[in-house]
Amino acid sequence: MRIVVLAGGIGGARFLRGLMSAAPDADITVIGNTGDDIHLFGLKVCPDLDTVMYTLGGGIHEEQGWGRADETFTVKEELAAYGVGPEWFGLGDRDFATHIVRTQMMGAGYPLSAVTEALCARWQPGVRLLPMTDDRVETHVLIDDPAGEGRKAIHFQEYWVRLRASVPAHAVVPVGADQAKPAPGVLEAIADADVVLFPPSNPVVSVGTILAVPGVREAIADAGVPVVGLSPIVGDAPVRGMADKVLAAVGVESTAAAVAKHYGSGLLDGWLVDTVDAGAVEEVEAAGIRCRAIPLMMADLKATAAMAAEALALAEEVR
Ligand code: GDP
Ligand code: FO1
Ligand code: CA
Repeated sequence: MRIVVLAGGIGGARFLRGLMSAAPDADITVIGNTGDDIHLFGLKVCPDLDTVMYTLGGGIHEEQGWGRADETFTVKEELAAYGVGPEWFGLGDRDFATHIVRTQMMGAGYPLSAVTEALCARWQPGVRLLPMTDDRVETHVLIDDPAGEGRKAIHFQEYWVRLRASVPAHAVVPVGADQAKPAPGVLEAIADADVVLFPPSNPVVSVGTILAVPGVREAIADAGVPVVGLSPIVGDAPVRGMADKVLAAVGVESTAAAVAKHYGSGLLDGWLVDTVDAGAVEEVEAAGIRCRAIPLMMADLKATAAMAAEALALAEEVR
């Protein structure tokens, strides 16, 4: 079975571990969000691609969910001693090596997709990991200008990591997405898929950004295969992180049903909500999306594999 997964970082990566356990023989292509990417110290950093690569490759900092295990921060400390920031973004020494290799290869002319493949040759994630695009896309967030009147756009990482989404987001803009082309293999993987899954990733800045690349949404609809998602919202709040802040920016309530309706029945055939949100099933089904309530907490591999198995079962039901 060929499965395509549109993934952000932590939610996507942890779900993929469960999916690989539930469907060990499946051929899995991951289309990764690159809207979180940022250039720091002259290096290109791809947080969501790296989170998937390190998680599936066994190099992730398990508790933190991002960055490398057994990390040290000597380079960051030395940069800070020169007064060179940003000090709010924690790039570790091991992680730095990844960004150096990536930036060096890109400087030599290799596209991000080829670089990602080269990095994965080391990590062997067991899936085909494709960036959504080889073109530069950076998500920016529109906030009230703290310096006075009006509003200003800041990089998503500054909003998320420095500000911890503590101020209202008026808009979320994947800058460059409208001009971006899907990376080689993306449209082909979707066209050849037997099922498309949306893991419990951020609907706005992860899955939403991937869907903002022209051609991706259309390819999913044209594939004519079941599209099933799992809610990142449980009990009217994100399980982790601040997805509610960016959902508000696009006028979507932080409920499992509202997220399903945001994707819409034109895109989504099936939706899994947590058992605490069983009351939402009727509303989602009334919107034309088949819905089931099951435990959706990725507490361990067994629980996550059960979620993935339910997603594949729901796909068969709507096929
Ligand atoms: P990010 O790029 O690191 O923010 O990761 P993703 O976009 O892939 O996923 C983030 C989302 O995962 C958040 O909105 C969380 O609510 C969701 N999430 C994290 N852990 C769980 C879990 O155990 N269960 C569910 N249902 N959602 C989760
Ligand atoms: N998240 C943080 O909250 N603080 C950090 O200092 C931080 C550093 C970092 C470095 C590399 C990387 O790949 C990810 C990193 N993240 C950090 C995670 C991160 O950028 C965000 O959680 C995601 O982009 C949101 O999806
Ligand atoms: Ca992300």
